[in-house]
Amino acid sequence: MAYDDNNVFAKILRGDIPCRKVYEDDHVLAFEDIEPKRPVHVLVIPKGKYEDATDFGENASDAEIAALHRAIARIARDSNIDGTGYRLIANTGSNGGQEVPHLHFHMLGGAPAGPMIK
Ligand code: DGP
Repeated sequence: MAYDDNNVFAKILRGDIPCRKVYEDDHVLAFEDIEPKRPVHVLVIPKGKYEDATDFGENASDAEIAALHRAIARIARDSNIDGTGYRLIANTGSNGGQEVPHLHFHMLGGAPAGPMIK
């Protein structure tokens, strides 16, 4: 499927709609989820146009993949959720419950995550 340039995270990356930025580098943007499910709920996205985790794993450069995971670690430290832990989720496709078709990792921390599948 072709990448949808009108998805909400593409608009955030273009600056068309605002976000509460947590972290940014050449390859990555991270911002607070608009509907936080835990005290810390950060979305970490690549700046490149990748629809989901499969697209990213197949087509992103090693530098982009490394940057995303380095960013997650740094945000965990900076948000003080590294010690108590957090859930890291990339909902993927329709069965994965993905709503926004631009790869994003949810970082959920500050309270216990609960059961994996509800
Ligand atoms: P998912 O279901 O995995 O595709 O999660 C999409 C998340 O995106 C959901 O937790 C809510 C969040 N979200 C949707 N629209 C916006 C927005 O305009 N701004 C921000 N910061 N988050 C959004």
